[in-house]
Amino acid sequence: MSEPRNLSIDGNRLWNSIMEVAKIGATDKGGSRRLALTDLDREARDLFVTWCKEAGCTISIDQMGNIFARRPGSDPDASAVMTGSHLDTQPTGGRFDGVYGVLAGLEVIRTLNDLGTETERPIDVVVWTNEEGSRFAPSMISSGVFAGEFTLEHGLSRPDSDGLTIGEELQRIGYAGDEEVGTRAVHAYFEAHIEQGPILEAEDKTIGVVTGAQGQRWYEVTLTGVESHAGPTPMDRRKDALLGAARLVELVNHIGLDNAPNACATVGMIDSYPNSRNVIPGRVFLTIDFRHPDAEVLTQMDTDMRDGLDAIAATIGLNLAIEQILDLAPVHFDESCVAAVRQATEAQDYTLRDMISGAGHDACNIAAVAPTSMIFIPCIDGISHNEVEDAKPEWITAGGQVLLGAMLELAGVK
Ligand code: HGY
Ligand code: MN
Ligand code: MN
Repeated sequence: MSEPRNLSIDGNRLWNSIMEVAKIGATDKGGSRRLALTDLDREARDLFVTWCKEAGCTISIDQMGNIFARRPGSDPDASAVMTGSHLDTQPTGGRFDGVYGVLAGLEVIRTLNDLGTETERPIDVVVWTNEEGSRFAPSMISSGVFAGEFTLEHGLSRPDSDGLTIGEELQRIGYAGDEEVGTRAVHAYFEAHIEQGPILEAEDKTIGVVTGAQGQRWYEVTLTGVESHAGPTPMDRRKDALLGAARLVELVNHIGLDNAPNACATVGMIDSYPNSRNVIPGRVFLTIDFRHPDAEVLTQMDTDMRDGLDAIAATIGLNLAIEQILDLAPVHFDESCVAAVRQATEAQDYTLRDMISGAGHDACNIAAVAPTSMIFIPCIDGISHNEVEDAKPEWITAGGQVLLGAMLELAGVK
């Protein structure tokens, strides 16, 4: 049997599979729109399940709709080496975010099948439900339930903007599984993903050996003033919630800049009520996304935000409600998994650099319950969460090759 690291994936097959999934929810600008648990998400899930069954895998689905495709190993009692990612996208998402990691995992299985290679441990490829946190907040909720970060009840009850819950939508699309969430033993977890930032391409490196991820805090803020007539209401008698929102956006941006170069601070959503051109807005809903590699800095950003918002609300006479809906501590991945990624990269003579992830990934949650690492490949101009998101076929192949090598390092080859 050839050395595990000499096995070669079929990069064309992987690229073509990604392009096949990209047809589901394809947008005019060449991206993907497959919001979690919509009919398009179901269509992509169904295609993945079909392909995995064709590859001889058994399929299990847990109570959060996470899909597990298993290729058995020689030791039926051994815990699995797992890989995967997500199939749901942002509203203006790209063809690679999430999909790449899922299909790179399937390519590992297809390659082992082609070569008749048996592993000691089973190989699991997983599709995590609602990684993006766009339709249902927060992001990575299902890997979070799997890792014990959230209760199953909390996960299933997350509503979308129409009040439909994850639980209801899982039932509707036929992915409400019965496997108890989090009971599946994981020996090691690897996730392949595009970097979604500019570093690898700028440094002309093919592989990012991901040693960890920055922490994140997500908040939902509601500012409440008084709707009133835009004409007769004097400027000094207004309780204008949108004015408060404008100052909140400026405050959040300042907090990010004040903690440069590693802080990120974003107001991604804003909903002004009643949103009528001649009514002074009475209520505004906004979201805040803070990121930083250092938990103490995140805590300081939190304090600065709350103090700043208290002052804004007091000055304008608004009621302020802040709910924190995500508190993801900075993550340090497991040394042995990071080493396996590095060795698999060096075995292929790919250029590499260590890095931490700016984006959150399901791997960030799984790291709490299993040794975990990630494999990054570059993306064109570092752009992601955008329909123009793109990657070179040679990068797609390289990441899949490293994933195969790293997984076999942990799965054992007969
Ligand atoms: O928000 C994130 O970092 C990820 O894309 N869900
Ligand atoms: Mn992703
Ligand atoms: Mn994403």
